[in-house]
Amino acid sequence: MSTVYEAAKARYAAMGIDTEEVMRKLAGKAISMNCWQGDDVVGFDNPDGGAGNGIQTTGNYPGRARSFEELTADFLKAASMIPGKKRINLHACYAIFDEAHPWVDRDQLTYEHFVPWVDFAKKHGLGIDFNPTCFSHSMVVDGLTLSSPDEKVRRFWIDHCIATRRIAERIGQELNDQVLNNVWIPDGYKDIPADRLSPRLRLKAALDEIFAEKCPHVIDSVESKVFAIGVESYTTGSNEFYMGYAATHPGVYNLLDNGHYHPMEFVSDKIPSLLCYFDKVPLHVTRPVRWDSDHVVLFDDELREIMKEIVRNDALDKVLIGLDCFDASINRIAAWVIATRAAEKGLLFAMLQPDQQLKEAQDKGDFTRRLVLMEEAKTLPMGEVWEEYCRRQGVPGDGAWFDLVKEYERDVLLKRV
Ligand code: RNT
Ligand code: ZN
Repeated sequence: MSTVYEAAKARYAAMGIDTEEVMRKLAGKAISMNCWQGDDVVGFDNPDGGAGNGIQTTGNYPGRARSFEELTADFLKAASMIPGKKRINLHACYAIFDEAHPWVDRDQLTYEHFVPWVDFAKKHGLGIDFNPTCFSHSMVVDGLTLSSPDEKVRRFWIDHCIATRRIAERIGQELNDQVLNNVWIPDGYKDIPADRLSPRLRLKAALDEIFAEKCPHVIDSVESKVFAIGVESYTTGSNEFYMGYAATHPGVYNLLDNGHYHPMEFVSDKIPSLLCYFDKVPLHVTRPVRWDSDHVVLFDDELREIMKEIVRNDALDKVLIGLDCFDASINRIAAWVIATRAAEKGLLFAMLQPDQQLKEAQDKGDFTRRLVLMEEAKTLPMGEVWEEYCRRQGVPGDGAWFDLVKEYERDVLLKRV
């Protein structure tokens, strides 16, 4: 134990914060790392197609993972530089096809196509989360999937979503765990719709079919969005639509992606609102720059505010933290490491706040004191606790990991041609 850590520990102890307890708590909370950061959301079921029809990545940094082997190797490299518990968030387009299990379309996917992922998760002590992939596919017709007026299009995507719930259920059984299966669709219109209601009624009916089967190992969620590039005027799966759906369908939760709201709306404020009604609040933590750009998550104000709402409301078991950022313009492994370490740091920051004193000041109406305490808590010696946490977790501290990424880039990534 370093003497700087000892000094920090004493400083926090004087404020009633036990850094040993904090590190134990932090180590027990999983962060779900999105696998799609490693390959620019391309997947394995249409590798030449790339991301499209509702999703886009920008940049062409060398070394993108192109196979299960490459993606898992890169993921493990990143994970070795990240403290704490990890899950891997998979999309259905990461199905693995081989001679025994040749290519099938997304409505035909089964658990067999994900067995290597489950073996990988078991071997490395990871949890798994899952998602139907309702984009980058020719059955996205006129930008629509589950809300399409074309019965054939809807059928295909309903069957796909049902298939993913069955896969997620089986993964949960195999890992003896609950698996989040999150439905996000790109559906919407570029220009002013002539009918805003019918697409939503079609989506509602489709969701009813999708969620009909009981899947006890699955946590179902739906993810709203305000707009996207090319879909500026109308999004079928709006916040009100899915909030209403989740509120009236027990077991279906409303996933909050902090890139999916008006820039003056904050997910940190939505979390405690949902905690009044739901026993689970799944998150996609991302960093929107002017729009839903999915920049690499950083240790910034809103990240800290989100983590504070989770920690001080004692909601570590209720809020499921998943990352949803992807950047193809920088080293992809570094992107994973920066984002996930930032999420861990955010949680640590939140756990090191003088919450009791802050709440007391608020309840007494002493808002001056509340502001003073909050401001001064920002410069407490959190960095020393972070370094100690990394050391105990057996991962490099700040300043020590990036050289390892550069080595891997030189020896592995740049050799991919
Ligand atoms: C898109 C949504 C969605 C996707 C992933 C790949 O705007 O945020 O969650 O980013 O499913
Ligand atoms: Zn998202």
